[in-house]
Amino acid sequence: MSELLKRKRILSGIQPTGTPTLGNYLGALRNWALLQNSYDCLYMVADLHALTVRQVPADLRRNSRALTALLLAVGIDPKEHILFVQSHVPAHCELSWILACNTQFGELSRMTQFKDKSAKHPDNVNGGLFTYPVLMASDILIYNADLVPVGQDQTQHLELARDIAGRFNNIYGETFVLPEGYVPAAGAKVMSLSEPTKKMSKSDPNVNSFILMTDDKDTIVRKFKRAVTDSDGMVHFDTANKPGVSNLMTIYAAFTGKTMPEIEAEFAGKGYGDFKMAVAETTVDAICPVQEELQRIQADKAYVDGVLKDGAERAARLANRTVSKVHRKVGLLQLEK
Ligand code: ATP
Ligand code: LTN
Repeated sequence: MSELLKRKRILSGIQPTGTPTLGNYLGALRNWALLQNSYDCLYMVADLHALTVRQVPADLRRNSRALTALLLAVGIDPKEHILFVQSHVPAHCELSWILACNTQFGELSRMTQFKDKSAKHPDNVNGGLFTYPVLMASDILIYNADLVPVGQDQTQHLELARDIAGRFNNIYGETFVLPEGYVPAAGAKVMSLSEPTKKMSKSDPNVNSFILMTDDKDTIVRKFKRAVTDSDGMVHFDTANKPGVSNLMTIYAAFTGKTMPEIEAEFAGKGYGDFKMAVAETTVDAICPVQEELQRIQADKAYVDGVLKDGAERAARLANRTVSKVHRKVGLLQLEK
């Protein structure tokens, strides 16, 4: 294919820290599947990033495979694109060291996720948590990704990746592509159902705060029914004063494609009960087919592992090329082969 016709490249990652939520799906996974039609995609299970928070080893291993199966179930095509586990491509860590030597302490100190996670796990504020965004920059820059689909919470990390790439290029000459973020218009930040001023997170201890991609129909309906709203009874979009209702509207908009005024009109004069049922039904309709596919794929462990083996080989080939170029640029001695 000529250079002109070459498709742009995407990279994104998700941590195997539990079962993905509706937030992960609307903020990231759904777009991963859609973007496959227009880009060359690399999608990654970010197991090294998961180690920044203490994990039970057996769970981490199981979650990495289960997450791969879910990515296949949402429609990621491992033949046309590349699906792999981060730790299977050691080049990410090699590049990460060099990038860390080109990243300032002050820059990393400003990352809000570092501040949030340090507050959440005060007994384990480890070096990995601090340098997490450098490894993420390495994940992206090692493939010269043009576009990175993420939810809103990751945009600060992406900005840092751009800054690191720009600085490196200035010092050592053109090496890295500056990546752009791709944040969805609807669903970029799905909030907790029980505390709608916090983001929905799969590591939240309150199970009623999130919808999991594996929740059955009854559980989904029950969780939406219990979702925190307010007492004025109006389906109206106002994130400052009505965060609970606005969050449900965001979810409904993401699934139906309707605008906020359209949703307000649809539920004018109706109570929150009707509205919550409608949100639950559109969610069930979207998630159930994914669950059926997931069950089918999970029954075939050899298939899932085969996908990952192939993915790691293809990803490593691309990644090693970048690492070799970077070694040359920064002056690491390379011997002739
Ligand atoms: P954890 O709870 O373990 O911190 P997480 O739920 O935030 O995890 P990640 O693996 O960090 O999940 O994120 C995977 C992708 O999902 C990222 O692109 C992230 O931006 C997106 N994402 C996570 N939570 C939400 C949310 N509530 N709304 C929209 N997108 C989200
Ligand atoms: N940090 C991300 C997961 C992640 C990622 C990446 C996303 C790791 N490496 C590279 C995009 C590109 C998160 O916590 N959601």
